[in-house]
Amino acid sequence: MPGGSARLIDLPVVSDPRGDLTFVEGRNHVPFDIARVYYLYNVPVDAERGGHAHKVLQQVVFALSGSFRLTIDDGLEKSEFWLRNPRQGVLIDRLIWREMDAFSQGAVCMVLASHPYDEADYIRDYEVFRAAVQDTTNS
Ligand code: T46
Repeated sequence: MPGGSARLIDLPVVSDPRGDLTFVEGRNHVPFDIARVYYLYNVPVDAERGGHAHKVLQQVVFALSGSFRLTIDDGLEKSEFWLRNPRQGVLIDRLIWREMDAFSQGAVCMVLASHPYDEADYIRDYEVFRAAVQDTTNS
């Protein structure tokens, strides 16, 4: 991919008659130290979230409950992930445009992030994103 990349990450599960337990360790199950966790909930079913890329941040996105669609775009190609399994997340590298929609009623999205929140790390303009991808490809 010319910019960053995105791929599925499967987490371990420990199941017994009391239910399932999944865990995640930074630099083990995800390829970075986890600096921040945030979650989206009470999301209206017709809401659209995302619509940006990050200059440096890496994240892993999970549907802890319910489901939603995650569309990622590396500047050339788009692909879709339907997230509905709390054991399976999508690792989103830097310089990947992401959009999220089609949230089911009561969906909960949890995100593990490699850095604290920093608005300066966001690219919220699609043409600026395309130019940043092109710069990376040319260098
Ligand atoms: C991403 C997708 C998957 C904070 O103050 N701290 C935080 O850690 C975050 C994530 C957001 N905010 C503030 C910034 C905005 O004023 O919360 C407000 C809503 O954020 P935003 O419109 O960026 O939310 P989403 O759902 O469109 O995007 C979020 C993340 O920001 C983004 O990094 O990849 O979820």
